[in-house]
Amino acid sequence: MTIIDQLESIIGQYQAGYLVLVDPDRIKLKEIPRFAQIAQSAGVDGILLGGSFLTNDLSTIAETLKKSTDLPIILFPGSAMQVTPHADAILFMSLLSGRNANYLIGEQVKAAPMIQRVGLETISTGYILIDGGQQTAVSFISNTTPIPNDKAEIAWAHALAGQYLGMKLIYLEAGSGAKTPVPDQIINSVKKQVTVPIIVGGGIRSPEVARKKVVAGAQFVVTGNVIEQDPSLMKAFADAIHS
Ligand code: 1GP
Repeated sequence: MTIIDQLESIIGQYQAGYLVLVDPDRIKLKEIPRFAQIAQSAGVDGILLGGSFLTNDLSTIAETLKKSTDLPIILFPGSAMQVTPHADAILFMSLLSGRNANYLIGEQVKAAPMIQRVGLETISTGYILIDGGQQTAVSFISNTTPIPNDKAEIAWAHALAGQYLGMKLIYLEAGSGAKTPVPDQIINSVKKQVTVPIIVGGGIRSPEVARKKVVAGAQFVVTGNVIEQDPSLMKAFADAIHS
């Protein structure tokens, strides 16, 4: 079964799935087996690995994660430098909300030959940055301006364009550590316009808020920071998202 098939079957089973983001700069190699074990027993559906700016070696972390769990390891790359064979798939993203050609198509062209060589499954994903109330690493590094979080029609038009371009997922991102997550109203308006699954992440700090994102239309919810600080929260998030 491909990873995109697995993700779709999770939606079929629960309505919405739970993905945790591992930022290679914020996890220690020795902590990975325990983290992966907690994730697996908590009912997490998959692990995203990557970041907009990295100083650490992602490949070693991916390899250790892969050995530590049966959960799918899905690369969530900030650049072409974050391709490694030690994963099950890669979100092959284009930063649709920006007008920086490098993140729309440049990094993708650099990454494509390596992805082909290592045989990674690619999942074409339209990545849309929504203002989360503060400057985020992804906005700074990509040199792109997020969509204002009260402009639902701009958000859904980008998502629809992504779907028309053939993207299999739409990722609504407020940015890691965002003050405010993607508003329910934005998720809801995107959901009304597109048929492909919607992933929502950035600034989600409680299972209650995660549940609200599902009710608004998210088919996957991602948390990073909050579970880095306390991995035991993964169970409560998984339960809230799956319920
Ligand atoms: C993944 O960037 C998010 O889309 C993760 O954000 O670290 O704020 O949970 P947090």
